[in-house]
Amino acid sequence: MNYRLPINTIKEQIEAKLQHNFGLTLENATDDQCYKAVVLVVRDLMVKGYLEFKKRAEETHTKRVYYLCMEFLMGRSLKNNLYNLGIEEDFRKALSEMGLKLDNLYEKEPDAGLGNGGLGRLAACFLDGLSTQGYPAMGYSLCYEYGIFRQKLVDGWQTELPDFWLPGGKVWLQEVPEKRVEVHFGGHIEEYWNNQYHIVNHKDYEKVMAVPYDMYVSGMDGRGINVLRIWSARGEAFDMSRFNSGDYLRAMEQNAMAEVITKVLYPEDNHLEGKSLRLSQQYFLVSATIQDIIRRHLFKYSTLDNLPDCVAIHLNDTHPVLAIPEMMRVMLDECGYTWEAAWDIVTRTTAYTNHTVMAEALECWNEELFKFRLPRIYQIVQEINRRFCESMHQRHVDGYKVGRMAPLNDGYVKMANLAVISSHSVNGVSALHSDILKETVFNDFYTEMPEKFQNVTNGIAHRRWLNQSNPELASLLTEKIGDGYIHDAAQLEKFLEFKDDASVLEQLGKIKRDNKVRLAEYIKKANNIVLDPDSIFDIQIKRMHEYKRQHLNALHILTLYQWLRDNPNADFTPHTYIFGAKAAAGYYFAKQMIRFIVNLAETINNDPRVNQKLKVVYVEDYRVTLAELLTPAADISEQISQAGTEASGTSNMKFMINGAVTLGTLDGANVEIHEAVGDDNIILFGMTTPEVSALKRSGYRPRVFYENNPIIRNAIDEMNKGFCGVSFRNITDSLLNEDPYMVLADFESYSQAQKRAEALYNDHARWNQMGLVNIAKAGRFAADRAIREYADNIWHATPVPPAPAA
Ligand code: DL6
Repeated sequence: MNYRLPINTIKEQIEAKLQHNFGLTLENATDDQCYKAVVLVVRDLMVKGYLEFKKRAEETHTKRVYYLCMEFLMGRSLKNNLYNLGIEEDFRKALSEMGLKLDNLYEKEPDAGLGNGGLGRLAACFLDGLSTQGYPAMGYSLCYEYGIFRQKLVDGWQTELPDFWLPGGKVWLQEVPEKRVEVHFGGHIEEYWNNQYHIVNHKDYEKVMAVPYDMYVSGMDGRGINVLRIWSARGEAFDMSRFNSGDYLRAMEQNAMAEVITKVLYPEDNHLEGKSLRLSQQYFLVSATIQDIIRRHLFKYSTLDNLPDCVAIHLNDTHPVLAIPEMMRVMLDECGYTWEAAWDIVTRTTAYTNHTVMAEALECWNEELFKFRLPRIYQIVQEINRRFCESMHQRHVDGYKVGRMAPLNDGYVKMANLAVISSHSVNGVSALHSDILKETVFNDFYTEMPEKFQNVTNGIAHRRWLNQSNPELASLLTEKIGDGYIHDAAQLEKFLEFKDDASVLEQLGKIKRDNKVRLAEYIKKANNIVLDPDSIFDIQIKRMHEYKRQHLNALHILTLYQWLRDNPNADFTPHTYIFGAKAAAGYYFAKQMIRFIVNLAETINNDPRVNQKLKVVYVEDYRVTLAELLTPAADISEQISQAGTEASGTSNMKFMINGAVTLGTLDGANVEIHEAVGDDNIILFGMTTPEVSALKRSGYRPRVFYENNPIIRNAIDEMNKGFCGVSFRNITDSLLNEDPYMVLADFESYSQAQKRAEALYNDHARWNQMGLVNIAKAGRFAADRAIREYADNIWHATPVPPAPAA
């Protein structure tokens, strides 16, 4: 479909939207209203494209993919959609003729922050890959009224402010009230036999309405347009007699309780927040979604027998795993299937991706709470558990092992176990992570059902993270290798041909510098810190977590500071360290880590002995839109998690495609980045996963490093004294006594890696060449590739065939 409109038509349509929606003429409209009017015009175009795509998918009986995830970190959409539909320049021109600047309107859009970090951003990138390649798909999630909190740093301490994104974000959403469904909580179950029929009645439940809102997601060229359907919770109980008697609050109380379900995104990342509300959110998502999927399927086929042939349901992490017992419930209680037939259909339809090896993030629900909130689902999980244990006993599997694999054990419902048992495919998100799953976390399962396990390494939406975020680099690439890489990221490899071309290397250096200047301007405004664009921009942006080891980076900066203070005239390559990260609201240690970095930054930036050479910036309220500014400006990409802890990482891929050099451990997808670029184009340090395990086994004593390394000792002693009047003894106590992620053991190696990075950077041609190789080798980390692997190996889905030429 061609999405282009004549410039005059664009102008007329924008004006019509202003009139129709706001009762305004252009002269009286604010930028905010103009942004919304533009979105409404673009949305109309997308609806048209979507209907055409859907029709073709239906006509060709193309398998549909349903991607269930509690998080979709979409960021902004206007620029992405205009780019994908190939209409950005037309809109720019039309707006400019109307006296408006498109770039100003972009700034009016809030980030749709319906996710915490890597997991949610991956889901958003996958929607792009699905649409671009023409797979009919639907993302399902929740319409959180408040997205990921806005971070405000007060004296270095993170405080969380509500992110009410809907006033600017809702314009992308289309409410579909006629597709609302009921979700039931609590109550009790009555069962009886009526002739040969087993009747199950759920009584006295609380009813919450799930109302869908659809967000259209375009792929490149608009060939495929899919929908992200997000559910909003509504109460429908209104106690008229209470209201009439003047008890207004109580009259509305039940609605408020229901609506709390989609009020806020849980700000937890690799962390378990085992609260009842979280359980309700998860069940709310899956119940509404499964009812929606089944209704759509029955409408078309009148049977669920062919569900696995027509539909793939993907469970992104353990959060939506209750989709399995929910599907069983609908098939058993509402569609009259036998257990065996239902189980066969369910298990052939669902697949599961694991995104973490952190034990604290593998969800377990207290059995009593679970039973109380979801009595029928509990019965079904009990039966899954009983049948699973029985089948294992029949195979003479050791009883302890069966206990470890059981979905119900020790008074808990274990979501990861339920996921593995009930899915036909289980995958990790990088080669290393998938191996670790087989060797440790899911080893019991792997030894019993090895055929289920696979790997799909993550990928990023390269058009967003390269073409849209770094237009200068994109045009250099297009000039040198053509634009084939936009659709087929593997073609980036053609850029290798220029690896010894001095002029291209110089142009790369210039583009990087321009991006650093752009970032420096932002930081001057936001932080009032002046940066030297010729210094090394060394960036670590990701959630704040001990395993990601931002404190290793900061500890090293402190040692540099101490050294420079003592040697102010020494030769030192100017270095700017930039951090951006949110900590989970209840994660005290991570908040201390933030405070440590912020206070250290304050001390360094205000010390005239060093501040011309060393700068540290903590960017407040890190989010997708900021990542788009930060990533193209990085010289060094910090990927320094302890080996064996980061499932994949995706910022490593975004940095790489923007020509930054990874300074990292052999962890997650860094291993594959290393494989792709070779030893010479990455800076590795630290223990490998087996070395970490060996050190753990032999008994790790972090204090030994403090005692034997004066550089570490001085730094830790100064942390104890503190910065800006705050001592960081709680961090140092943890480092000296426990150091769960072996910061001290890897410190020396990290420090050497930093020195190597500096030396390499000073040879500008060599450094630019490293950047070039990283760009050229980044193709395999595209979301398009990851989606093809899911489609071929897990979903057995194909793209919608193109319509025959008329
Ligand atoms: O797979 C996406 C992303 C990985 O790149 C990160 O390495 C991993 O930490 C993250 N996992 C989670 C798990 N969340 N919980 N709970 O966010 O997934």
